[in-house]
Amino acid sequence: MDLSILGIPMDLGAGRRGVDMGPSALRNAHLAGTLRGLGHTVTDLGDVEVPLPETVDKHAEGGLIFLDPIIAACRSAAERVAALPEGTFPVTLGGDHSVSMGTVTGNALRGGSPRRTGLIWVDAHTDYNTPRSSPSGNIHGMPVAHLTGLGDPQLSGLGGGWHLQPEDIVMIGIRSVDAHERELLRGAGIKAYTMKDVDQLGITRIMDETLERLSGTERLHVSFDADALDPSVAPGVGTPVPGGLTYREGHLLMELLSESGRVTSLDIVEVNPVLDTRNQTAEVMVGMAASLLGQRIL
Ligand code: B3U
Ligand code: MN
Ligand code: MN
Repeated sequence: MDLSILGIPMDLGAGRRGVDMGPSALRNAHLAGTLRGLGHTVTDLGDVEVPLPETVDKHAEGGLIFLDPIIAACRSAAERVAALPEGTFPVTLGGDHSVSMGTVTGNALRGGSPRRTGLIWVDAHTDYNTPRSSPSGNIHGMPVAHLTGLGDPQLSGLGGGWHLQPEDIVMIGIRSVDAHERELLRGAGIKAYTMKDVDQLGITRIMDETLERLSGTERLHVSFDADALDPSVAPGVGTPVPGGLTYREGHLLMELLSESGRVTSLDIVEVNPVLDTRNQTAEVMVGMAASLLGQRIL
């Protein structure tokens, strides 16, 4: 396959600094070389330009911290991804999870007109806050809501009127949801597998159900927040939550997606090397990407 790596070194949407260094940490953990080793042609497109927090206005418009520069960066990311040739598989690197508003939009619009796109959101959090429901004002807790058309009109308008359908979204690894966010999620039509579901059903059954549910989508995007994994496996994240996916559950999830042959794009987000131990989290996430992109034990 032709893979294109694009970094979005943004920490404007997160409450803690340092996640802007995620793309560097992932490159340093031999992302490109690992994927080339699997037989892929890999092109590193470099990074989207994102301003430093020190150089922009933090002013929280309507409770949204760093709204304007985040819109600009997500728009650039969406344009860069949308311009890639149809046969290319984009591997986009955060940055905090607000980058996914740009990457998912770009992937859905690739090829000129919007395609029905499924979204697999692997995360400890549902990231379904709106500006009104958010307890923090941090935009990385809001990307899924905006992708479905809720919240701030500028952020939800990145796709020029295109939105994800809630029934085309599946979340896996969930264990931290805010009170008002929970109310919004009820009745939204999004399927969310909590860690309780992972314990009770297991990853194999969850992936069977997920692929069945998303069988009508033309494209399938995986957005993998490193904090979905247990903090013992992935300590370098801004908002660690105990009780996450094990190393093997993470790999099994990616291996089953790989075997399905359905995935067309991937985000790796929320890797924060400032909070990490010897780049462990970046290395683990490169391994996850490798499992999705064809690495086999035998
Ligand atoms: N739900 C909280 C915390 C959070 C969401 N995503 C992350 N943290 N990484 C919020 O601020 O919206
Ligand atoms: Mn997230
Ligand atoms: Mn998260």
